[in-house]
Amino acid sequence: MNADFLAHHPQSGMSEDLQRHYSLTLGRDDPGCAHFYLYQALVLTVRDRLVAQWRATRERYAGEDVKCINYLSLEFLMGRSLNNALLNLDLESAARSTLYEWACELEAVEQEELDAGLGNGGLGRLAACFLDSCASMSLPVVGYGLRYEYGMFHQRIENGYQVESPDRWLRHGNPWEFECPENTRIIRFGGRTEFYNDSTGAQRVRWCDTHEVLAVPYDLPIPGYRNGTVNTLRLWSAAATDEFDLEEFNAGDYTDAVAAKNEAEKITMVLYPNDASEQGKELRLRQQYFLASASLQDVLERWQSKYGDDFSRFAELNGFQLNDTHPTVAVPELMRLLLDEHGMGWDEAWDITTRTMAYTNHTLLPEALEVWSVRLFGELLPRLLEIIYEINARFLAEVADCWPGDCERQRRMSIIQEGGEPAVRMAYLGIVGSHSVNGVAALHTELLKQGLFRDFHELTPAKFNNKTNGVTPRRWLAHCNPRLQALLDESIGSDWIRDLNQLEKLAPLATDVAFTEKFAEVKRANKRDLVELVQRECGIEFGLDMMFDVQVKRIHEYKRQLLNVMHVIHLYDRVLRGDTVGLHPRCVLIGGKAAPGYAMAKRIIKLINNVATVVNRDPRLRDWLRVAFIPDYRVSVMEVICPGTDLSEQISTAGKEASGTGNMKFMMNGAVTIGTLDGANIEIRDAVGEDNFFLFGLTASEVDVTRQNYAPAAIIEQDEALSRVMQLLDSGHFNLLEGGIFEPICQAIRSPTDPWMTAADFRSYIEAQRQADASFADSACWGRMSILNTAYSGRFSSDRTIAQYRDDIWHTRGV
Ligand code: DL6
Repeated sequence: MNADFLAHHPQSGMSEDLQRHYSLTLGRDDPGCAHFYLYQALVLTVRDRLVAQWRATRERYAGEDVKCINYLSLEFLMGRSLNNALLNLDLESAARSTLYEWACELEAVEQEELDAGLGNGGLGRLAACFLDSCASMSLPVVGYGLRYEYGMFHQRIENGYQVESPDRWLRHGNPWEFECPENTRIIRFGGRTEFYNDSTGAQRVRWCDTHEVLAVPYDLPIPGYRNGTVNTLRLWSAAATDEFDLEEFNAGDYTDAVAAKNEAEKITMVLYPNDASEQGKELRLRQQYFLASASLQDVLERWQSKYGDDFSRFAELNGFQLNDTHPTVAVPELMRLLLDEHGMGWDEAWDITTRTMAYTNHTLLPEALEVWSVRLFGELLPRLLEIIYEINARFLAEVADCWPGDCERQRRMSIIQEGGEPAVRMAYLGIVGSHSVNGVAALHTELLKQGLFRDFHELTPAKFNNKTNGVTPRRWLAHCNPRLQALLDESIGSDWIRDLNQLEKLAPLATDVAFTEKFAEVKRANKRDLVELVQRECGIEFGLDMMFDVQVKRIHEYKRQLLNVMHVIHLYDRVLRGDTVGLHPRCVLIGGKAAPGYAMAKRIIKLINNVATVVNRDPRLRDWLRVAFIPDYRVSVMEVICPGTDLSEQISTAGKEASGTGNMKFMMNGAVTIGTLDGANIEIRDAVGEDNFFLFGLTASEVDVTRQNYAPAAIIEQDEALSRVMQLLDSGHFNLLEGGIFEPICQAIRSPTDPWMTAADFRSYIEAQRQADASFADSACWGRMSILNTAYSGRFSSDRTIAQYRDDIWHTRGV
């Protein structure tokens, strides 16, 4: 079968190809049902079809004068690829019937795939959703990232504590990837700079005496949804310039030679497991530069192979989207490449840089905005530091022009932070070097403009814009919830997969008895799957009639899993006191990983687990309350959790969660949100209507005001329910013989400087929870709310988000 035929008829010949790959490519002759080899053979069969469409896509793009966007991200949280490829290529039923011949279930084979966990959470998963949308909209977008040998760590729970173990996701190889050694790039570190005169006599700078590391690309196909488009995710892997330094080897210094090789390969060894703080580690800066330099060299070389040294249209036909501050070192690196390697003058290089770069901010937490010490920068990337100084000097001159004599403002806006150890502010570098700066939800963007980036917004207001996040309806509805997909197809047709706003057609059905019954049946079946998962993972059983109340995300104080567990303690206390009026039985599920060095987050995990133990073993609670901590939360687990959830907990302190995307996945799958006015919750509530959302808590501006004389001790004293919760915590009721373990948590709740204001929101939270109980007890009411949540989730499709990036920032088009 030739590639062209396969590209157009992907369903044909599946059975023969699977057989061929099983026996010839993989060399298996036993007909026994080895799921792992069948998985591999199926991937290779699907991959052949992807490759055929990939080639056709490349040819299509090359034949058009179209702007290509390069999405630079240190994280791409892809999860599994097989199910996604089968869905997007419409190969699912062909795969199913092929495996039937082998007496195998597709689901069992899909379980063989390890999650590609190359990200921490929301930011990395957003990048993965964006790739799916770009391919589905046939946009010429290439993802650039790092091929970490070890992805996000595995989490297990021992005696209630998080224990981490490495994620060697590549241990069986990765059948989706294609190594492209011919596109290897050289990345340089260290050394020094010197002036020299070029052939025209002009003075130039040379970066010399550097250590070199190779960046070897591995390409992964990213299929669009049934449109014949396959885009590329290019992941860089670090390798030593020579397998061994032969000179050192021959000089008998074998161990030094091997050490140098390890040193080079270390760069892409492991994903940093921090999602909201940076520790200024040298290796992390190496990773960032490695990604930026390799990707930019790649794009420039592709340009040169087509246009030679004529860069006059480069900015018109190329764009770089910087996913958070992590890759903003791309700004000075592009300048370096254009100035030093391509002999351009400053003004021309700066014009190209600022016209091509665009920066997305993903957090308001100051500790997550990277700064690198000038000393470290100078040692590792001396030429880049010089360029940053020059960018800063020119920029501060502009500031001085705009606000003459305002030295304080210049100090505030300087890319180099003074006072204490001088440091490079990477976010400022991103803003100054880009033509667009966007936040990821309306509130987040407003807070950036008024707070963190206020001076920059005053200087260049037109740069700032909002792009509310979204999630792909292919993975987060069609794939993860096939029962709902079938019901939607039957009720409103199947166009919603490409145009999620079509889900609004469900709104009139929210009061249709026959439809609501079917919708409830779907939820019930999904809840059964979730019960099985929790039973398998945690050994905890619970009934389908309970309300499934779920909070899964990274464990962080600002996300307030602590407030959730305080509500659980409150329910426990109520049941034990016989105060069950208005209470509906519920099962509270919490999951997420804490950064290994984040002691308070790990203590919160321990508290959740201890509370779960105390609650679950008490027969008096049996019919009212169950609690489980789901270990090793990851993409493939969320695919089971979100379709089975009734109540989605989005309870961060207002003004702290930039957007959230889990909130969108739950909404799409018919969960009702209990949440604060934070991040995209605000837009979710606007979309679904205030009657279909359980709102509580202070607003972002109220948080700021309350903070000024916050007195949690008085709040606790005046609130009987809260006092009782604190009493249970203080008394060691949940300690399980480990004395004093939760004291730091109690102290944090009582602290007048508690940034997360847990006590302040407790009362309104439990009242909103009471409303949720009442609504859930009325199944018609809950059914309507649930259907309306799905119906109005259309605007949270990442297709909408990407259409806005395309039109407002990238100015490109589908091909
Ligand atoms: O934009 C994607 C995602 C948002 O939905 C989350 O609200 C936000 O916390 C996350 N940001 C990060 C960056 N570091 N921190 N924190 O992961 O981005």
